[in-house]
Amino acid sequence: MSHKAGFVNILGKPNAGKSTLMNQLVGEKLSIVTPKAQTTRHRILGIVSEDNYQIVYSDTPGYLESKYGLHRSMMKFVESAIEDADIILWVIDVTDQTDIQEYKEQIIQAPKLIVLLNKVDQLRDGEESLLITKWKTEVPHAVVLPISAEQGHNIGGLMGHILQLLPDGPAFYEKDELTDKSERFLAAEIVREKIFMNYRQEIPYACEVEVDSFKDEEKLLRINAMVYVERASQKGIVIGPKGAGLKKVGTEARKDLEAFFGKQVMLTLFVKVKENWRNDDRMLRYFGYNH
Ligand SMILES: Nc1nc2c(ncn2[C@@H]2O[C@H](COP(=O)(O)OP(=O)(O)O)[C@@H](O)[C@H]2O)c(=O)[nH]1
Ligand SMILES: [Mg+2]
Repeated sequence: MSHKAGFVNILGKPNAGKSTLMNQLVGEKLSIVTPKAQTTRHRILGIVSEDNYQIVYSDTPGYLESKYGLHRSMMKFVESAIEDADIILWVIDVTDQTDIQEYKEQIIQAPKLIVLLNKVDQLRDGEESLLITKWKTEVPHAVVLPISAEQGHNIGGLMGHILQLLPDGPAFYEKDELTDKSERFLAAEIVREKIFMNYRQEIPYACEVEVDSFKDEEKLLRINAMVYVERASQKGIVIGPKGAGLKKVGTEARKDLEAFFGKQVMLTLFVKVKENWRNDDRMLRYFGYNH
């Protein structure tokens, strides 16, 4: 029996729906999703294996200006994902009218390219076919597909195209592996998602989450996580009046952790100030942005 395997890398602007799409394709919520740009900070693999194929998806951060050391590291994740792709899924948000498509020149040179017109659930009648024609003219060698990552529209069709384009070769990972990321990383990301949902302006961007201990006991997962902020004033905001802010984040995160790990979770959160961590090479390495 022949076997296919390859890297299918998901690229696109911030907020295009890349993480939503990867979660749909993998069938698990590996990558956090929020309405805010720059939610995803790492390159996260999602692996789908069957007897005769293995698809290794990569979710990536959207394009950013290099204001912080953190951002430069995030862009290296994007650049590596352009270089090592067997197939590129280029996610275009059809509701985003701004035409700046960073990395466009590199992306459209990819020999195996699928342009995904995402969020077609937001279009009016007739708009979809116009957009398909526009993109087919612009990138004639690419497959152009309208999808709704959120509603799962046309995800089956996309899978068919991916399998057709996937090269022959042996599996890269064990067939039962789901991601390259640890349970600790995924738990920290779930907490970070709740921070993105609950705080405004600069706070989500100034926060990083690190799981300090992850104990899998017989009936309970006991998780302690540290929320790092950049300034003492941010610590106060995250904790909130009488601890209400942190408590809300903790409760929401615990529910998602229990659903993800299929087990009762005891989550304890702490907050600590690490001055200027987004520009501190040593802290960035500590948080796994090690380029
Ligand atoms: N209406 C609609 N919204 C979507 C769709 N896909 C993603 N979104 C929303 O777009 C926002 C950004 O999604 P996310 O996956 O985090 O984008 P990323 O930054 O590219 O990873 C979230 O609020 C999603 O719920 C879609 O197909 N339709
Ligand atoms: Mg994302």
